[in-house]
Amino acid sequence: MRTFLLLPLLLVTPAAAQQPREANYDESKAGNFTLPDPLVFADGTPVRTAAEWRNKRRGEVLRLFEQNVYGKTPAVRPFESERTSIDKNALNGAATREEVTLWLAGRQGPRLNLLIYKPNKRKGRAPVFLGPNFTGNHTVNADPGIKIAEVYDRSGVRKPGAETARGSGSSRWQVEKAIGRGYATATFYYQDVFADNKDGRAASIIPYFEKDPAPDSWNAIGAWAYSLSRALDYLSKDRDIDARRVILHGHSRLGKTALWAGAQDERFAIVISNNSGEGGAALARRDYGETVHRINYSFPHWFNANFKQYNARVNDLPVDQHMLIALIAPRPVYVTSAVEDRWADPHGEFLSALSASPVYKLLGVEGMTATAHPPLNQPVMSRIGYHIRSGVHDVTAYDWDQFMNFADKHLPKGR
Ligand code: GTR
Repeated sequence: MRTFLLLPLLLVTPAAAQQPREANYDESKAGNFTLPDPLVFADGTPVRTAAEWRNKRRGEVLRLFEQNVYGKTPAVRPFESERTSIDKNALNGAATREEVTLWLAGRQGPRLNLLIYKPNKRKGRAPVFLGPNFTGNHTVNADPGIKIAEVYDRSGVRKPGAETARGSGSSRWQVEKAIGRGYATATFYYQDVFADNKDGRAASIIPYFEKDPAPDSWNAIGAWAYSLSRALDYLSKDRDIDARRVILHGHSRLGKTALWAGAQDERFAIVISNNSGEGGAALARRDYGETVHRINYSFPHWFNANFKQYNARVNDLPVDQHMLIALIAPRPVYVTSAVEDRWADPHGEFLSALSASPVYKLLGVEGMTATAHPPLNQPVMSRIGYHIRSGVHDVTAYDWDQFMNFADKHLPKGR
């Protein structure tokens, strides 16, 4: 994704935006910083009990992220949905495939097309992996029954994807594997609700909720996260799906989105952030790989306007990303890195997962059991889980094996 999406976006960035400097990859220069303490209120008093976290501090931290980073998500608008196809004999009889359209911004607004696979062999309701895809629903599996999605090409034109792209992203989805282990999967093309470019807002779902953006208004990541919660609303009404066992996952920018959606919406049972990097799991204060300045420069439409104030003074941010993970507590969360994905700052991703631990412990559950960065390909399966695998920025079969091992271990028992 990175190489082909980054270049055109850089070309359209206003000249006025100051060019960020080269990324640092020298660990000794990654910075000496003090993280804000999730267990200290904004007025400096300590958070002493689980009830104080639950009733007061959690809301305070959520507001700080809305205000300074992702923007405020508006109140939920009721939406219409319609199932457009069903095939009970998909994937050689292993699964039922359904396609559903959701109109989150009225019938005239953008359509979100949800693709669902349910295991035919199951006892009771199925747990489900829900995550948005980068390249269109027809790319997640070679199944010829999936409708070809409309996707954006490199010049930003939306048109039906290529027939030849069917299944081109299947290694990132592992649908058969998930079905084989008893999990349903659900996905949609993330750009259905907000085209991923600096002018994407106008035709997105956002103007339906608010006309003029305020400095703390939501933006693309906010809109993608909102859509995940609405997909969950839909799945919660589906009698084949166990709404108590929805695992939210996302890769890269969609990993950032999954963390933000999971932080806000406590119905998600587990949240998985795959290689989410800056603005996701990675600590903002660490100067390693992508920085706040760089991400705001390349992707001005992802975060709110206030976030840009921190381009040159990241230490003034009242939050850091460990607090985003802490908002998921006490629910299980799994963070992954890839060793060659230095842009995403693997060590910063680990430190952030580790630094969320005190909140989990205050709530009476296990946090991260590792105390130092674990070795390559040795997953830590504690309630805050983590792995660093060999290879590059991607979602692989190895990652999926760990996602499912983690879900098997931490999901509540089925009904
Ligand atoms: C990169 C961006 C990262 C990450 C990635 C992706 O260009 O700098 O923050 O989100 O894109 O989403 O693939």
